[in-house]
Amino acid sequence: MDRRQFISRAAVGAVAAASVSKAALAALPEPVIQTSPDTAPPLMPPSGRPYNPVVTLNGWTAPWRMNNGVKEFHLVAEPVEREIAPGMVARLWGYNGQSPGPTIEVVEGDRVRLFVTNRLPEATSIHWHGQRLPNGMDGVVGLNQRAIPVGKTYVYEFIARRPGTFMYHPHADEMVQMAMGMMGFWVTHPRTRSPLINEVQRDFCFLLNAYDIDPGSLVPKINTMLDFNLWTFNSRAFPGIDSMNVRLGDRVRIRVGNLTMTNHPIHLHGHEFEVTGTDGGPTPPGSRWPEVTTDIAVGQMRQIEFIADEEGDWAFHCHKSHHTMNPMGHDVPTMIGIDHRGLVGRIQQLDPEYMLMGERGMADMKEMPMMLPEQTLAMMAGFGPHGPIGMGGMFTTFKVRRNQKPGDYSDPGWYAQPPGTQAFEWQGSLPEPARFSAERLNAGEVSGLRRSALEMQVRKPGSGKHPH
Ligand SMILES: [Cu+2]
Repeated sequence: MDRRQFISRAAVGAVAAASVSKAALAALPEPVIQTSPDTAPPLMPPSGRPYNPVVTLNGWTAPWRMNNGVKEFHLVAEPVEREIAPGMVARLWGYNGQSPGPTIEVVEGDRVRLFVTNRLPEATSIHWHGQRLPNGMDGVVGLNQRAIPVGKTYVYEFIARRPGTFMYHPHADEMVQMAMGMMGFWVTHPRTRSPLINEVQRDFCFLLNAYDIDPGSLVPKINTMLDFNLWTFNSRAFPGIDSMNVRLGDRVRIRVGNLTMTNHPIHLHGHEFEVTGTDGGPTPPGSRWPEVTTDIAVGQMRQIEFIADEEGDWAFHCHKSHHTMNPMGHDVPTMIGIDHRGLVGRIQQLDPEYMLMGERGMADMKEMPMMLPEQTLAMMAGFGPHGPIGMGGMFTTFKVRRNQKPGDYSDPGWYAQPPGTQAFEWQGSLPEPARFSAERLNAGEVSGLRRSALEMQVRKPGSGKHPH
């Protein structure tokens, strides 16, 4: 049994134990804590109405217990350690051992009771983004409720009235608590078949988040407004983000919510998709059109859908190129085209470890055996079957395989491209290109145009009505 299976079975075991023995007598369901940042397998519903579960990228679904027909969850807001990618662990705040917290999965019409225990050093609350609920359950501190004091547990209860894609996060000291990673996904599955909601074979979800953590340190800078240096899917940066693995021909849904402070144009290679829903609900079919990139603004959620009908390893990433990059991409002067022959050697006489970045572009960075401080990530990293990938941040792969088994989410490894289907080096001779020449135009050699034939009138601002 590998570590992932062990953890998932341990989690299910803990729930089973909680629902029969101790917690049957206790008022609260026992919280289940996750320590692994791996993608947990889908949690098949052990009780309540049936549904087709989602897979949270580098995350997991919270187990629950049924109590007289009410679905009960227990979230614990607490400091957590989150591995952003191998080589870097951040000290964040989250829920039940991880940031983001566990995904909540319920079915339309479920009565849901959520116990929220505050083990943070300050007061908190949870807002259930996008839900129809009684005003007093909406979680805005001061407006809808008192803050949950340190050490106390509050209870939220409402009926999950509409199916769709939602999230949860604090509405107390938001700037700090969201910069520290407090957030989670929520999926309400439809109770019956709906013409607006397709059945899918694969259903992935994750949140977009961002942190500002100085190289070598552990805790995010909470006052940063825009200049973040870690761009993450579910608090993971490439190469720490798992691939999304599907079977050829599967209908796939990917649900994404944005809790960063900027928009992210999310781009899929090799396929076209439609936006089939937002946090406002399913989109009417007449409003859907094919896309390969969809922009997700701050506080928005999008669910995209498509048939995975092209085999291969396809990139899936934010299209802002600084968001597919880990720290140290900042404050580097552009050196492309600057002749600095001999400069590095002279500076190295003073500082033997001096390196010049970006002399021929920045691609060298991905191979440079540079000494990094502990607790940070290479700016560009990850190795593919054809060399270094040179990416970081909001980047992962979408793997489509003919022989992936139905319901099998495991990584099939790299795609073996059929012979003759990969870009290759041209070995023949190159013809001299015929180029348009501005010099020849100025010299009057092109189409008889003479410089003397050009007359211009220039008017200086504020110099009167007469042209000079
Ligand atoms: Cu982005």
